[in-house]
Amino acid sequence: MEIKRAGMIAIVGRPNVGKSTLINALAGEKVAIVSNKPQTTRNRVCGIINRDGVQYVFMDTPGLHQAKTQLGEYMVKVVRETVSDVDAALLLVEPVARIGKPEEVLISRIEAARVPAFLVINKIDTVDPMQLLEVIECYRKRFAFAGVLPISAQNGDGVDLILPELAPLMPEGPQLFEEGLVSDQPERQMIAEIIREKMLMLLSREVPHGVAVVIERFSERDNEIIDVDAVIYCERESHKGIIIGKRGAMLKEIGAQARADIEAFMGTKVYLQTWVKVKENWRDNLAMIRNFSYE
Ligand SMILES: Nc1nc2c(ncn2[C@@H]2O[C@H](COP(=O)(O)OP(=O)(O)OP(=O)(O)O)[C@@H](O)[C@H]2O)c(=O)[nH]1
Ligand SMILES: [Mg+2]
Repeated sequence: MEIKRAGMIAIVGRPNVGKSTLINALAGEKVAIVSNKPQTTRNRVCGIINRDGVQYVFMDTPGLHQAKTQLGEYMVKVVRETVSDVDAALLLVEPVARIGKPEEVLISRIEAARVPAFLVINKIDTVDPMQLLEVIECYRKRFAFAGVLPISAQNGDGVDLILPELAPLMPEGPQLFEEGLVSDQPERQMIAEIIREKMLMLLSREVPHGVAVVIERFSERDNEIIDVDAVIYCERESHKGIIIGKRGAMLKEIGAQARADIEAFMGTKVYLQTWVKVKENWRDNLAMIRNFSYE
């Protein structure tokens, strides 16, 4: 099918509001990792959808928060740059009738960049529909949104209505990405992210936030097995102990769960080896941040 129009759409919002869950629901497969902990996403990740002659390139972004580290500053910068660089924005909010600090900052950015924006109220599965009216009223008073879309990214309710709303805003022009591509994220990065996702799931709050994963080897053996060597960097010796666990039990569990997902993602068998190393305070070390490909 010939693509006649193509555009980019930023998905922005506070941490944990469901931005990555939404981009996965839109793309129809997993392009971004999801967890119940805030500040899961660190980089801009795109999900590409071709529908009825239009190419939609969605940008998942880190949750906007008060940065406390250099890594946090980087994440906030990613959000700012993404908003000023797109044809439309989706401001994802919790179903709460109060505009918080992150929403206020994001609305100001959207205004400054003059991007058409939709208010997307997520997690409607958790509230009484009557409550939504108050949420809509509250946000409508603050900004002239191009439209309001109540959804549940988790169970898919309302997600189908997003593309038709965006279609008229997509500029005429050729496709931005080749057909068949679902994300611009390199395989290595997705594999590193899957390992980080398992740590966010299995470890308590502060440990996984100080973790970075680097894929040091990624090689195919006779087209049948992929060998992956991953190094997990953490911030403290004590964290290393927690990640490895009693007699290596935790690291084994992280590896087993990650391997299952990586095999599903790659469609082949995977042999995964992991190491844990300490890099003290890397989140405040710009050279290290770049090294871990947050740049
Ligand atoms: N009940 C409910 N939970 C949801 C919905 N969408 C996402 N969640 C949950 O909210 C949590 C956060 O989801 P993410 O998609 O990781 O949120 P995010 O906005 O990408 O978070 P950051 O990357 O940290 O900014 C996860 O536990 C999701 O399962 C929804 O529609 N309903
Ligand atoms: Mg996310």
